[in-house]
Amino acid sequence: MATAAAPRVYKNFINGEWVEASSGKAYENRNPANSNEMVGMFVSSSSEDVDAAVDAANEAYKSWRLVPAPKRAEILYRAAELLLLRKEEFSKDMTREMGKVLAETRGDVQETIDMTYYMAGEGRRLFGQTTPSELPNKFAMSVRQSIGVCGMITPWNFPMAIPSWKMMPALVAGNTVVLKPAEDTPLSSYHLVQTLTEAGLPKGVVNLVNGYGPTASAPLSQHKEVPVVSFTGSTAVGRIIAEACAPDFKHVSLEMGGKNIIIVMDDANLDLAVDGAVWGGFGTTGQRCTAASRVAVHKSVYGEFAKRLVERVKKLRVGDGRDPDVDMGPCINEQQLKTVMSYVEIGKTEGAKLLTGGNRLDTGVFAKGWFHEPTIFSDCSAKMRIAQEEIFGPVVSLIPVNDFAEAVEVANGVQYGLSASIYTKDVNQAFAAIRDIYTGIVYVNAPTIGAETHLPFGGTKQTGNGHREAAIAAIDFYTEWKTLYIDYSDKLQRAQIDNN
Ligand code: UN1
Repeated sequence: MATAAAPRVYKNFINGEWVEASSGKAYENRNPANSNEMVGMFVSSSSEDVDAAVDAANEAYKSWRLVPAPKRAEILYRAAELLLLRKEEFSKDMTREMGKVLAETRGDVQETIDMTYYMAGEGRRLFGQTTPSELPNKFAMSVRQSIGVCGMITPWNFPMAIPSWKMMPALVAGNTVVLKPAEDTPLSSYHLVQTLTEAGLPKGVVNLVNGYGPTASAPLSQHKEVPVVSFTGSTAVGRIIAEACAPDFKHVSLEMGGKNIIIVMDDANLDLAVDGAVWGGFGTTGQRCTAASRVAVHKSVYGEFAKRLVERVKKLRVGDGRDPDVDMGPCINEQQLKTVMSYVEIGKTEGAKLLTGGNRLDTGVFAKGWFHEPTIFSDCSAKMRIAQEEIFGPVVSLIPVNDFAEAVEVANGVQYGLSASIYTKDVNQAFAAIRDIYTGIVYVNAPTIGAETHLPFGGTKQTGNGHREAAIAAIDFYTEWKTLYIDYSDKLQRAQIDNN
C-alpha cells in the first residue's frame, strides 16, 4: 500500500540560505477549510534564530544602504513582474492556508504587486525638500536616510499584502528586513521572500524566521540591533510590543484593531448600501481590520434595510474558498471560531435580536473546517459588547439611529478608529461625516474595506500609534530626516541673530 509522502518542511531564510531552526522543531500548517489537508511543516524559531537573522540583516545593511535607490527599486520592479506571472499559483496556495475565497486571495497577491510596483517607482523619487535659508549664501535642504534592520511581525488575514506593505517601503529606502509571518499563513511569506530573492535581492537583505509570537516575535521586537519594528495584529499584542520597544525608543508602527461602521442614512441608495454591508461585513469572513462589523441605520429605513440585508446574507454560500461558487470561507482556526461563537452568545445574552446565522457549521462538507454561518444581530445598542469589541469574524451588529448626529456619535463611540463609511446622497451630510468621524479612513457610498496602496492606511485611537502604512506615509516611517545646511559665505553666520 502506498504511504502518503512526508509533508514538505519549510525552513527559515537567513543570509540567503534556507536553514533549519536551532530548536529542530517544526509545526503543521493545515487548511482551515479541511484540517485533513496539510499545507506544509514550518520550522519553529527561537531567539537563536532571530539573532542569526538580525546579524545577517545588519551585515547586509552595510552595503544595501549604499546601493543607489533606483537600483534597489529595479529589484523590486523585477519582483513585481515575477509576482504577476505567479499570481494564480500564489493565490491558490494562499486560499489553502488562509481559507479566503480565490477572488480575494487574487486581490491579496494583486495588492502585493501594486505595492511592489509603487515602491519601485519611489526609487527615483524619495523626495526631500529644498528651501531658502534665512541667511545669504547658505543652502538648506533635507534628505531621507535609511535606519537599519527592520523587524516585521505580520498577521494571517492578508498573508502576502501586509508583509509587502512593510517590506517594500523599507527596502527601497535602504533598510534590511527580518520578517516573522503569522504562524497560520507562512507559505505566502515563503513565496514572497523566494520571489524577491529570485529578482536579485542580495543575501541578508531580507530574512525570514517562522514560528510563534512568544518564541520568535518577542525576541525580534526586543532585539537591541533592531531599531525599527512594524506590527499588524491585535491591540493587546500591539501594547506588549510597544512596551518592549519603549526602553530603546525604537521606531514602532502598530496597526491594530477596528470596530468599523457603515452609516446608512434615510436618503441612501438602499440596494447599494446592502451590497456594501454584505461585502464589508462578510468579505474575508469578517476577518479584516477594516471589516464593517457595525451598521448604523436611520430609523426610517431600518426595517427595510434589515430585511434586504438578511435576504442577501441568507444566500451567501459558505465553503472551501477554492470552489468558485463559494462566497465565504472558514475562520482561520479553531480559536478564532470559538471567539466568534462566544460573541454570538454574548450578543444573545445582551438582548440583541439574532436575525440570521448564529451557528457553527460542522457537519457534512464542513466537518473538517472552522466554518461559521454569516450572522446578523439587530436592535443592538451602541454600548453592547458586540457593538464595541472587535470580533474578527462573520458577525454584524445593526444599530438603529434617529439622525445624523446620533450616527456620528455612535461611529466615534468606540475605542478604535480605523475605517468608517456613510451611504447618503446629500453632499453636505457626506462632507460633515468626513469632517466629524475620527478615523484614519472614511468612505462615502462604499464599504469600509478596499484601501488602495498609494494612499495612507491606518487608524486613530487604539487602532494605531500615529503612523500610517502604504503611500509616502510608509516611506516616512522607514526613513529618518537628515537636514543639511551648506554655508558658502566663508564667514560665521548666526541663524536667528545675523538675519537683519
Ligand atoms: C486589513 O483590514 O486587515 O482595505 C487590511 C482593505 C484591504 C486591506 C485590509 N486593502 O480592506
